[in-house]
Amino acid sequence: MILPRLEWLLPEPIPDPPSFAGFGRPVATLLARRGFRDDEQLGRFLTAGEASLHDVALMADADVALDRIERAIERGERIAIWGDYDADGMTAVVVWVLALRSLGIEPLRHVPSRLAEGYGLSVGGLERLRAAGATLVITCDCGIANAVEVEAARHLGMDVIVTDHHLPGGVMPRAVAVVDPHRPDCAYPDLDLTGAGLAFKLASALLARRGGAAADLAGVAAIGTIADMAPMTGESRAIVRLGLAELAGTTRAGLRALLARSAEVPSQPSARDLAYAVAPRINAAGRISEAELAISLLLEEDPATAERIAAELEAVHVERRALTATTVDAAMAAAAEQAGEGPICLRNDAWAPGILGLVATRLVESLGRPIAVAAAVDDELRGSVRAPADFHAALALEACAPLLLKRGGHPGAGGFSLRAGDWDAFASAFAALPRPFPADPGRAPERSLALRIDLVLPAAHLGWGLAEELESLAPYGPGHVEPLLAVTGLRVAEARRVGAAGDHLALRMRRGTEVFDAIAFGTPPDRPIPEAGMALDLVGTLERDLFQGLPRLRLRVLDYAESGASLLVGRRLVGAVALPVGEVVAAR
Ligand SMILES: [Mn+2]
Repeated sequence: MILPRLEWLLPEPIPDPPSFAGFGRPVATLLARRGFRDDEQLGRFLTAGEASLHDVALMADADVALDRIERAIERGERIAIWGDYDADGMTAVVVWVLALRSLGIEPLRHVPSRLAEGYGLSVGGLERLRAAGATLVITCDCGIANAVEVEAARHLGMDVIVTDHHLPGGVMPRAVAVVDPHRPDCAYPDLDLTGAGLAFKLASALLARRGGAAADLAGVAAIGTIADMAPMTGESRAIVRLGLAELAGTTRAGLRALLARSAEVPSQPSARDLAYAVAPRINAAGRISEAELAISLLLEEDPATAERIAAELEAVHVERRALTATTVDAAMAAAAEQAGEGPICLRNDAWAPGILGLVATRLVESLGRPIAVAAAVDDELRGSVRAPADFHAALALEACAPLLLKRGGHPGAGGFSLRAGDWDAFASAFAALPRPFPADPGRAPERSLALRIDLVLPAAHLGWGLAEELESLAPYGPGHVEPLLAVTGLRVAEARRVGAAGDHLALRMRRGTEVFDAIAFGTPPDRPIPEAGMALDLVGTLERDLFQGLPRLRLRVLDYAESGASLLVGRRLVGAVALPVGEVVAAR
């Protein structure tokens, strides 16, 4: 008997889902589960765009910031943009540069080097900008935690406008304007904007004030928005939809060269392309090379130069991938020595600091435990924290604050630095933090190795129509995840291991006389291979892509189980007794 490898969390049945125009009952059930009640509400979600954007004036200090930028433009001041070395921070810089260029201004830009300078403002970098003539610095995706550096900028004779989406910590920087939707006194209705989303809002407002326009602002901001895992609801969803439309038609040589290498259909980039191919390439520059490589590509207008930079970035991306794979293997081996369900701390000074966040993410996915990984940079340690949903990474670092030099982040991800001598104390303090964190006796630890199934789908409903309906709900992302289907009623026609190392399982599944393709990437070596003829329940997503130029429908399988062994047995029995239950019941 082949049992499920992971825990399958089935959705509650919905006895009588509302109907939605253009959607069959299975997807209507899914929509009802996601809180949609009627066509009007769904329509607003599906068509999110220009009309869904809030007035930027609702954001505290936005008008002050825009007034100051306009004054700088009128006086001919030198403006500098200070960014961050991740894709959100880099694309935010590019948004500002494109907007200011369209007003005839070439700003200075400074994106710190991950290794040499680290995250956020630095006095050294500010001094260089001042020496280059800057009198106004606009930060992107950083700055809220830099009260000291903002003070230093003031003494150097520069005004600072902070634009950031990170949580304010202790002291608010005394900047000319602090634009951060998370400011306690900010009433902005959407807290999910990323650094690039914020840059898009402010730069667009600046252009609206001055009667200017710049191409690709939304397109570039969409890359940062997706890279930073913004929920695909609310304003971020609108920015991504606007941006994808813009990228499809962009004539900017750098963007075209990047999309040619990373989008499945370069003339029609998808949110998935941005998440899995575009953003990782941009991030690779900041991780193991210099952010400027990706920024210059995004800005490039000459096709030959764009090709050259894109090729260089591609090589960096390939190198980053190889480095990540070997480091993940080593980290997994080290993590295996720490038993239990609690937080894990790993340090290896040979690891490349720029990829630690990726490594921690992989470990969380595999182990379902909070992870802190660190490596030496000069005479201190730098590290990343990633955590399952029940563990607040930034607050966990806050709890270890006395041992840290720097810290910051979000619920799911954080970064920190500390003296090498404090490592042992930090590691034991972090590993001793409870789950959930902050402690909540009423809540069980989140089992991130469980599969949260969105829809139990009898195989009769599998088909192109369903794939089209699901595709029309894209872009998917956090807060609106790609629906996970549990497909019942298929039999195995063929199952075999594929890939250079036999890592993946390719399945051909039979429904009557029809055959469907399915693929289970990364099937562990000890996982039993189903035999031909076996009735198999599959959990996965339905994807429609091009294979050798032809449209292909395929299930991307995350787990499978012999029909008699999966939880769905109970659900089928319920269905047999009380037809029809919320889940569509098998037609055969
Ligand atoms: Mn960000």
